[in-house]
Amino acid sequence: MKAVVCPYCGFGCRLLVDEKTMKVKPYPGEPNRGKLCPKGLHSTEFVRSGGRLRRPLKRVGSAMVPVSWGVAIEEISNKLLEIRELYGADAVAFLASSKISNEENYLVQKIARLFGTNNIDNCARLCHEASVHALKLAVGTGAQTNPYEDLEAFNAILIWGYNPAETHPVVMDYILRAKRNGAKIIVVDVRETRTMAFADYKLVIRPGTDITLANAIANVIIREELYDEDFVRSRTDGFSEVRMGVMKYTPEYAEKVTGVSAETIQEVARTFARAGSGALMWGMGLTQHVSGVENVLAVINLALLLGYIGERGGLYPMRGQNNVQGAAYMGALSEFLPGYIPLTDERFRKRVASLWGVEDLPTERGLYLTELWDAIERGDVRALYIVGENPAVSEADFIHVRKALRKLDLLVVQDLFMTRTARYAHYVLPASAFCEKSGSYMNSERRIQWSHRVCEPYGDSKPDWKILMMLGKALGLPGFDYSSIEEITAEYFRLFPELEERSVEELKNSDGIFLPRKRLHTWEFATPDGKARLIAVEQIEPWERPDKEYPLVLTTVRKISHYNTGEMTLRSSSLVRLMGEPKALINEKDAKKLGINDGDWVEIETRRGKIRMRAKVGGVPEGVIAVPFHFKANKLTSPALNKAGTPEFKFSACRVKRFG
Ligand SMILES: Nc1nc2c(c(=O)[nH]1)N[C@H]1C(S)=C(S)[C@@H](COP(=O)(O)OP(=O)(O)OC[C@H]3O[C@@H](n4cnc5c(=O)[nH]c(N)nc54)[C@H](O)[C@@H]3O)O[C@H]1N2
Ligand SMILES: Nc1nc2c(c(=O)[nH]1)N[C@H]1C(S)=C(S)[C@@H](COP(=O)(O)OP(=O)(O)OC[C@H]3O[C@@H](n4cnc5c(=O)[nH]c(N)nc54)[C@H](O)[C@@H]3O)O[C@H]1N2
Ligand code: SF4
Ligand SMILES: [Mo]
Repeated sequence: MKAVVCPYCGFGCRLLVDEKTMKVKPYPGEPNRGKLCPKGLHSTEFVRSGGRLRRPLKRVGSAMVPVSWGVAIEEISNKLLEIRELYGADAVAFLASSKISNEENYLVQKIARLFGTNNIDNCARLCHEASVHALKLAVGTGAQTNPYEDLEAFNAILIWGYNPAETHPVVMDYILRAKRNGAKIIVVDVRETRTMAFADYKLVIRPGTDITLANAIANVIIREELYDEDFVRSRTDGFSEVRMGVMKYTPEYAEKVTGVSAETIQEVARTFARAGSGALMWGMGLTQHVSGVENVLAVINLALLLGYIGERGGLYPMRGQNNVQGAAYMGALSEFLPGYIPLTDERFRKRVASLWGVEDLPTERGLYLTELWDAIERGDVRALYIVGENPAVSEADFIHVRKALRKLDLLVVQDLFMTRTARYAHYVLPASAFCEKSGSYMNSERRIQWSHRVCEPYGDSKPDWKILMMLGKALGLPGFDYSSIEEITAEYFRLFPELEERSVEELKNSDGIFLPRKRLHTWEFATPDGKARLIAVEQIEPWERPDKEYPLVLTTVRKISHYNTGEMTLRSSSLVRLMGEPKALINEKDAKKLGINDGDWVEIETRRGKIRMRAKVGGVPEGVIAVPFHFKANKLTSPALNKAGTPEFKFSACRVKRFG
């Protein structure tokens, strides 16, 4: 049995995989403590499923024909160099992957930056980047502050726009242990979620009204003097602005905007404040709005007012993909160097450059993943190298994205499968799957864990790091002569002072290493003066309002046995058996008005396009339609971006009719 990191969600369970049978058992130690959800349990199925890419492919006319690795890498690098020669390095963009290891993400951004561009990004942009921006502003670092184990000790857990019962099932074990220890569980969502089944308070709000609700809770906390005066005085700035700012957000006013009663708002504020310690956990319900950054700031204010930091509380932006946290720490983002260090930090930038054997690195922020499509249309970006992402399905308004993909002079897709995105590629490179390679991954609590290789690569596929090494060398970049994955691990360790004394051996033989440490901000925040910032925010309207033509609000959500764009889960026969058919949730009153019965086929249409699926009546407030995002919802979604570059996946104006 070998210990392997689960290839799905950012909770970061480890699996024990049998080398002969490929059967999976849960790892008994941290963080999953002998638990797994069905996705982890059946995760080796897609590895041996049909549909794995066996050999590099090259487009010839409308056909994809096999080529050797040597030819593929040489032709790709020649084309990249030619485009750089003609249009400059910024005409090329790279997408790293939240599915590949730290080492592999480190190499993708190393290639991009040595090639001469900061056009390097990953799906964190579609996900928690608003949390990163808000956390940087408020507390100085961009990640989860406390380990999962702390959850069990807190007296209250406020879960906001986040549905872990379906999206991080194993963290529910921690939440339920906290509940058994007496913690009060409060859930805020726009529908009755599975997570709400375990809640003491269930707040169903109108989509996009989160700032009003958070400000109203702050209003009660301040007016009734429930905040931690010592903490606010000694460890934060900005209290008087927030006090002024939330004055007009009375519970009565908030009731009208959010639909949650004034009494409930008061009770929740008092319960959370009087608990004495508490965690704040949030997800895509907050970040995927044009007000994403401000939404997160508004809820962080609650934790800061109450001093719920360090031993007394924690901020938990629960990360999505198994290595999205690692991708960010490795610098696979267009605005940050490794460790979330800004590109403008000259000392650090030059240190990275000298480690890589060059004088300096590009300093201009690169394009966000979500800005690429317009840039391609304008002709500013001519080549795109994608590792393990599927934007033709996962991006908002994908008709526009697919049009842009068709326009590229060069599209390379490195994946396990012939994905929807790969169909547009000039070259498709077969990558080895998670258990066919070794490497390190970082989970949501910032725990770096080693994943051991279990079996041989499938067909002629290669681990991403080997492909990237070949590419780096072919592009003539310095420092791509690694003889093992461990050499790359050791190289990234050198970028972090906290890892300098740690060894790869220690990582391999332990339950992981926290970067930079287990708990953040216990004594001091990471801001220049060590204080946290309370930042006053006003309610921000969604980009697209419902109107006569499109009177309903569309939001998109996740289901437990489906995963993102489905490339992996749909190739797992056990999961396919567990999956129900994805259905659109519609309120009883709306259904009645539109003559829709449970199980009917409906057509959902926005200004971008229309899709058909079956309806399920109930579970959402009047005026709201909730559609599983997997597969086709992005034909409909709004491409409006927030300050961190994330689309408003959670709010579009739509209309619905019965079909057939
Ligand atoms: N089974 C499964 N697990 C997954 C994934 C998967 O696809 N399938 N994907 C992984 C990834 S990449 C991520 S990022 C995480 C995401 O994990 P979550 O954040 O839990 O995922 P979502 O279901 O997208 O959104 C969370 C909730 O936001 C609510 N919501 C929608 N609009 C609003 C709003 O305006 N306000 C509020 N307060 N709530 C709103 C939705 O009803 C939903 O219940 O899950 C990870 N885990
Ligand atoms: N409407 C709507 N849209 C959304 C969201 C939403 O809530 N609503 N959520 C957004 C969020 S939070 C996210 S994170 C994105 C996810 O968007 P994507 O990252 O594009 O989606 P995935 O399906 O996770 O794609 C991962 C790809 O990596 C490949 N892969 C897996 N392992 C490896 C490997 O080892 N090597 C390589 N090279 N490839 C590998 C898989 O085959 C798959 O094609 O979707 C976003 N889109
Ligand atoms: S909870 Fe997440 S990490 Fe754990 S087994 Fe399920 S998908 Fe994998
Ligand atoms: Mo995500």
